[in-house]
Amino acid sequence: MPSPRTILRGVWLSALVVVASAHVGSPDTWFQGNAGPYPIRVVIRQPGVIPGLAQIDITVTGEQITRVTAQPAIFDAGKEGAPPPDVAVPVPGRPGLYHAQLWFMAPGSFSVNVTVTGASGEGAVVVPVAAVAVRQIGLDPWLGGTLLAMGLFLFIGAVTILRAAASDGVTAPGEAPTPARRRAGAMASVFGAGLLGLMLWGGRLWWNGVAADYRKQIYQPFEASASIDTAGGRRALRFTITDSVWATRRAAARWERFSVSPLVPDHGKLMHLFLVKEGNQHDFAHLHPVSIDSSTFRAGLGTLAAGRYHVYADVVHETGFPQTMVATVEVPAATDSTLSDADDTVFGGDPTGDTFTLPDGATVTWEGRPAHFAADQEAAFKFVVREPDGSIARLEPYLGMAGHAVVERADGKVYVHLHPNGTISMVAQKALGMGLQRTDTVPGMLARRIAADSGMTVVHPMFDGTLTFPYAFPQPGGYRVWVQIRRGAAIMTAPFAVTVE
Ligand SMILES: [Cu+2]
Repeated sequence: MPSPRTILRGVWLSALVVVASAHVGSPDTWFQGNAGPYPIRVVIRQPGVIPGLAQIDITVTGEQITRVTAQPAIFDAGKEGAPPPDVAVPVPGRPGLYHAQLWFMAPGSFSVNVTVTGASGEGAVVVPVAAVAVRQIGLDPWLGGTLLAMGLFLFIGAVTILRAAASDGVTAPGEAPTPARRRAGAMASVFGAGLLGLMLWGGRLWWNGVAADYRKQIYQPFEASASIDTAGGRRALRFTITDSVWATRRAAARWERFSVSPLVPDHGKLMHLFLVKEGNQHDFAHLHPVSIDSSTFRAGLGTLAAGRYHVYADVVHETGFPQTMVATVEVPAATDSTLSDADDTVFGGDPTGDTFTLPDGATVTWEGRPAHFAADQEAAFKFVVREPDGSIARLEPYLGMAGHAVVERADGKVYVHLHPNGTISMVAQKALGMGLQRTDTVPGMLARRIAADSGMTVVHPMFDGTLTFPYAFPQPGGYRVWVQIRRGAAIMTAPFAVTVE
């Protein structure tokens, strides 16, 4: 029987949505790519609770598609330990769209294996998904109130029955109970109420215990801190993972067994770190810090303007489990312009509408940009890079990709790093798609196999200048989007502003 306070607490908890992995406040998984011969697009919407039912939408392009399936498999169990695949059903009136529901019974790093069968045979692809509990569903106040009223009714009913059993129940019909019987009835109701109260109290303890256990299983990204190191007159960012789970490599919560495994490089870098100026989002940096030890990373800040910054550090564990750590840092004025990595870049600038002109005269245009944006509506990210003469540019790969997009809501509560293949991490897809070997349970073994696998780097000599990123803004608010590409030796950034209603 929940007290009004318990109900209120439930309501408060249901409003509490904690950040989940590899992004901040943007829990859906978006993937765009190929399942064998079939171009596909996959959106996985997670319930935020474990066990929980995720919704998966698969858009397939191809002839005579007869069957589309999806199967979640946890990292260390593999396909053999996975439930049978679920058949995705066609959505009426939406040609090419298939829908299925997937149960995630335990938290962790999963591969969702999507298969498509059609005129060109069968194709399959792995979509990595980190399934974690990020919230506790509260008790609906109406349901709580109804249960309270029903519980009260049952309680009073039970006490009444006990009283009657000791008095009226043992008196002959038509006779009034004797004073002794009445006393016995009163005693029975007092003892009965006490006993029932004790049982309810025990139930409450059990209920709160289960709820507390669940709260311990709610995902929290690693704690981290950022500071500025000015030794030797050089200005560098120091990023430190301060989390005790990382320091001791000891997992307490169930999902933590996926986050105590070593980090693996994603597009060749152990950490992708972004800085965004607090308040105006004018200044931005994309850095790849050098690891000093397993918890400390360092990167030069180039010509980044002074100010207070949001810091987002993306990493991927060997288990395919991605995380985004967050921190803030006060950056002092530049004393040098050193960057640590050739792929690092610092940018300062404001959006100029749908088209942004790059320093070399080329332009980036958001084509077909919707007039209004709503939360969960596809963002229609299609950016076209044109040479100064108006022809569509050819792009050199930047970190193996045609382009990168970073999305941040002004308050820092939403952040995500996107590629044309979506929100997924390439190395997680690799780790989960390799097929687990017996030795992979030893930390570091899979990381070595990934590094040794030359299939890791798919060489694209050049990309077409049309970039699409599958995504939907998860919540209303004022956002900024930075699109990054490589032009010759330079990495260039184009900012865009979006208001989501
Ligand atoms: Cu990127």
